[in-house]
Amino acid sequence: DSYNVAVVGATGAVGNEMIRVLEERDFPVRELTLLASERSLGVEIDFRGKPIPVKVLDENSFKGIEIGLFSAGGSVSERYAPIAAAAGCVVIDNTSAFRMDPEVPLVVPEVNPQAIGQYKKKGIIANPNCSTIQMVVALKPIHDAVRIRRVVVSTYQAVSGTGKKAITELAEQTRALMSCQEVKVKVYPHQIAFNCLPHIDVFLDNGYTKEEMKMVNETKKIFDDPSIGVTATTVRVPVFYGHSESVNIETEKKISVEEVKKLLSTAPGVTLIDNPKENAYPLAIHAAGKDDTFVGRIREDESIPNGINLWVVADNIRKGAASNAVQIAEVLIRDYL
Ligand code: A2P
Ligand code: 11C
Repeated sequence: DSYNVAVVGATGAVGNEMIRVLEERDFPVRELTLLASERSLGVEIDFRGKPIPVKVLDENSFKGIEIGLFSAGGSVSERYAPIAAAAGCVVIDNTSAFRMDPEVPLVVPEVNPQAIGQYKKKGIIANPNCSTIQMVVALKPIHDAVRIRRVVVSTYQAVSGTGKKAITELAEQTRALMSCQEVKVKVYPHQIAFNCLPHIDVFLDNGYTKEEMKMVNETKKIFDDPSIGVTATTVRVPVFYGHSESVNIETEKKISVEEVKKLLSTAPGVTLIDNPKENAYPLAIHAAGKDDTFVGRIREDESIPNGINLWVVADNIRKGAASNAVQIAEVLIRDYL
């Protein structure tokens, strides 16, 4: 069997990677439709060695399409995901538009593939936020073994999470600073080159950013456990690809560092790199371009009875977005379509 697949936002950082991942994983595509805004008229993108022209997204774009991978921003998904679903297309949405909708499953295939079946209610499956995905992949085996009560996470997030224009901004600011020229600040409220911004997405009334509250709320939904306490500080750093996270957990039952390493060494989607004596630990530059979540620096938190510290790194555009969406599509066609 093969399927008609559309990528909405095909010219963007995530959309582009979705096309590459469909190709690499040999997803059974019958016909690939690429959709973006009128700004992309005339653009062609290669798929399996052939150029495909990008079309302008409109109400009639989804006739005959069976699977739609959306990554063109929340407002595009809000408007077009229901239109696509009404045309019989299953939408896998990478934006935050439907993630907390109780009738839309929020899925990481290594963690809660069983939730996918709920797509039938609205025809939509939500892909979680990148920083949430890599954290829950690493925590799932520990949660299953000893139940996690509380998570304290601080992130070091790459500019590619903001999209193509932010990748350009970091490159241009770096070039300007290295050649004693004036730095232009457009995408972020402050210079990102050689800096860290404790600010991702907008600030909410409680003083947290929207990105921080996504990590809190999405983690509870994916684990189907509203009692897990999560608190987050999310920080943008001058890295192009790969989010890194310092994750501190408190568990119900005690677990040793050796047991955590044993669990993670066989966990699906996880690569354990934890040999500090050899300077071996996960790095954004090594995670870039890969689909696994890399975990290391596993230590006991000696300040509490049942605590563990971990360092978790993944490619935010791949596992954090495009690859997770294609993995959801793989389970969808295997078990439901
Ligand atoms: P376009 O390139 O035509 O603007 P990124 O996250 O890297 O900034 O990419 C955003 C993606 O979403 C791009 O493919 C962009 O297309 C697409 N997009 C943004 N707004 C719209 C819209 N109103 N209709 C269709 N596609 C859109
Ligand atoms: C970032 N996590 O790194 C964001 C990007 O909810 O899908 C993804 C935003 C989202 O800026």
